[in-house]
Amino acid sequence: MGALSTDNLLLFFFHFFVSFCFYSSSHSQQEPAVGYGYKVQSINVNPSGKSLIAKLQLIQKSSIYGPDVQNLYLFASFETKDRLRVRITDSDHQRWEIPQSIIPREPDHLSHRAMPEDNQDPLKAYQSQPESHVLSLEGSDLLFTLHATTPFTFTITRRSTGDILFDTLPKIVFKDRYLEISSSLPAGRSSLYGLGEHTKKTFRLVPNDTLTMWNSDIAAANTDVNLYGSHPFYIDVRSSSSNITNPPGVTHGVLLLNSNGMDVICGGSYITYKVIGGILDLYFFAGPLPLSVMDQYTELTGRPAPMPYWSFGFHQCRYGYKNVSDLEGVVAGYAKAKIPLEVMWTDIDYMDGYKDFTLDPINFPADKMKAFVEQLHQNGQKYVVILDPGISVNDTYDTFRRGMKDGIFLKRNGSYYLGKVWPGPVHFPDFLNPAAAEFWAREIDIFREILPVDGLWIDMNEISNFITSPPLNSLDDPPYKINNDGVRRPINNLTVPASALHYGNLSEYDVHNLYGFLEARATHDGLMKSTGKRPFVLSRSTFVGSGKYTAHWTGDNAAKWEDLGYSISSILNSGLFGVPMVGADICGFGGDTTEELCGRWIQLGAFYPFARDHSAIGTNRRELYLWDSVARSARKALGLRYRLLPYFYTLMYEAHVRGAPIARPLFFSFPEDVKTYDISTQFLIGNGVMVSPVLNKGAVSVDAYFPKGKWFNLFNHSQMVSSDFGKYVTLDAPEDAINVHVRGGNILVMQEEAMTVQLARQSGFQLLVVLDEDDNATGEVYLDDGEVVEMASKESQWSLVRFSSAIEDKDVKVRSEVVNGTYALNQKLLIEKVVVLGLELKETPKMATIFLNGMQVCGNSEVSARYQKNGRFGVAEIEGLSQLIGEEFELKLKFTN
Ligand code: MIG
Repeated sequence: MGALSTDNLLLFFFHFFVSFCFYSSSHSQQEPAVGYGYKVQSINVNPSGKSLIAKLQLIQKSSIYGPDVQNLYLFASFETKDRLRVRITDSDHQRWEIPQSIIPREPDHLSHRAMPEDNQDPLKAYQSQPESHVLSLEGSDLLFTLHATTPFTFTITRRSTGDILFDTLPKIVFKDRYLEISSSLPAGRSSLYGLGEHTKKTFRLVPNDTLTMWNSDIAAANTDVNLYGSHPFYIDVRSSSSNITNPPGVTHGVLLLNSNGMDVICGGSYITYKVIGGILDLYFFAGPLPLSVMDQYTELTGRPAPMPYWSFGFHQCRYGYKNVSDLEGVVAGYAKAKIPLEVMWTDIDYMDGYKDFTLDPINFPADKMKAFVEQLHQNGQKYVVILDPGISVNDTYDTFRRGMKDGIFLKRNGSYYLGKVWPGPVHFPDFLNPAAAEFWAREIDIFREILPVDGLWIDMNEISNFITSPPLNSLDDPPYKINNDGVRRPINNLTVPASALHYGNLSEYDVHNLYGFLEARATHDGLMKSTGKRPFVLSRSTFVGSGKYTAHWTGDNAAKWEDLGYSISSILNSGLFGVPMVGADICGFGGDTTEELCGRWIQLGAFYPFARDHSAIGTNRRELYLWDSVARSARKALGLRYRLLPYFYTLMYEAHVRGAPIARPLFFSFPEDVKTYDISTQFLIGNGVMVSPVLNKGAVSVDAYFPKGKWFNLFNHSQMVSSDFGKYVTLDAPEDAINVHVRGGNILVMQEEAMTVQLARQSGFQLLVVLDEDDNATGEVYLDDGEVVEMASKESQWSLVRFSSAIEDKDVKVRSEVVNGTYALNQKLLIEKVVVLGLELKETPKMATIFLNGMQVCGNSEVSARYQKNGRFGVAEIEGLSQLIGEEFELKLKFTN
């Protein structure tokens, strides 16, 4: 991101000029005339055949939303075999695009300045009348077709099936502050997910919905309005049809890489983007599986950051903790109730006058706070505090003084912009300025000298502002009104005005949606520098690629049954957006919770990737030990979560290397099962653990959908469902029970439950082998010390071990393959128990002999095996093992009748 080029400067004055035309006029939201669009003037195909550049010319002017851009370039290119990019921009002026330094992507050879790859001037290259052109790439399932019709259109087709994935309508609008592009979609055959951040009643997007993206501090309890983050990305799961014969579930992804405000209209048979700036930069991800789309998407936008192992423990927070003894009481309350507590949090209450990096001298004085945090650390627990971006304007406040000296605050109209948040008047660090990130890192480090916090929670970074400043120029009042807050509120509403100026003369108008991303990056880097360890950051505001730096919580939900249900769609969406470490405020944030709701919420929340209980000031308290029934539910549900910690952590590894969400919709594992497409009330953890929570008041049963296969209750190993087809089953769900099932085909690596992650990690390992209908199962475990900065790096010790199981000659075999054994060997980590579920033996065996690596295990050893029939299937348990995880092994169980 450099200083402004001449072109940008021109554009800036141009913005200003537009204001005279539009400022006082009434703003119509009418559509530009049909037939409006561009025609192809010339096409230049790169000799590689991998990319082309087309020059487009405006056909017909329209008067609304400002003057038209006359000439456009369209660049289409295969960036990888699974990723096709179509970028449309002004050919005569440089426009705002997300800088490479924010989201690194293909080099600038596609920039309008550079010559095409073969070094020819695209204008000269094409002589005759342009014709339609198809781009293809060997090994790629995508095709790009440029139709040289008037107006022009383009299509993206799946080569193997002929399915048309994206098919633009002959109406592309390209103005300085208004871009519009539409694609038709095969209604009824296309299931869309994503396009956030919004609270939605269903995970699958419904037709005739406008999805607005403009980061705002609007409580998540409000459905269908733009919330804290912007992710113009969707996946499209296609069912089959008479002429598309592939099995249902073939999936692709589409990203519009654009940081400006926008409305996306999902029409059912079409999708329309209405964007108020930037360029049309579309990426198509080939899939064909939902998981492969996630891999391809995060390859471009950034792999999710590894989270520290401890962050998978349970977190307790509240807005309104009164003082250090209040915090101590909560920690003691958890210990007494024997409910695991890993991380204690404090909201803005700890600060002195709500000033970042300060401590309230009366209620949270430094000496007591330091002792408190030391005690937590001695208990093996962690501590996290909140930070808000606004820095109090106060000459006696060191952080403010240093910020002024560094000159890192956001400006407007020639001076630092004055906003208002909790501390009163504030300036906002301009995280586009590299010096602001340095300032932030230094403040974090200075603060950590006083109080060694383990992680940071960054709130209000949309940016939230308690005032709406009066407009200054046309940027504050663009011609097209996005549907901000569901009522087309001005984009400046309770945020920093669009006319504020960032480093490099970038306007808030363009970079607004990037603020939370940039603050998360600065916080991540600052913490890492200060601790030398893997950072834990929790951010409310996010953008495309934020997962590379931060975890996310879904914001201010309400302590209502509806919100309990919505939380599933919200966490699944965050997974799609490449932010897999996500959770909703357990027991509900706003309003008073109830014992029953809180109990059901911890049952569900214990299986969020990020599990934190949080609540608003002035509401009733909701720590889990406050009600006996909630405490019982918490012990049960969190007990299972802690036993599953190695599984969660391995999923974190899979998220980090392949972008796989930790919490996944059912169709991720069962794309061919169309009944899963509509499910918003259950979800998977990883591939084969399914959570089916109670979401209704008074309910003591759940109607849960079970895709085909053998499913076992993970609490008691009882068989619940076995079917060749998916089916609904009514499950018992008494007050203290949550239904969690594991599917045949999976091997889960588990440990014992404990009050802290540290203690759980010291317990023996157990393999839970769940055989599928063909008597097979696989699984893997990733392990390291849990806080080394990078996962699976050359410099550190780590372990990755794959397990497989099968029945061969009637013997059960469990094998391991050690990809890297160093960490597990050094720590002497042992598998002590193997449990095999789903055995189908004709007769109950009398005896079982155990062989390890071909050698029979002697009768006088500790090792013993047990077989038991549990319904239709048998369970075998082998106990007393001491098999090193870091060493390859083959375990054989021979039954004799
Ligand atoms: O204006 O810091 O979403 O989690 O407790 C409210 C106080 C500011 C909003 C966050 C919420 C937090 C609260 N914050």
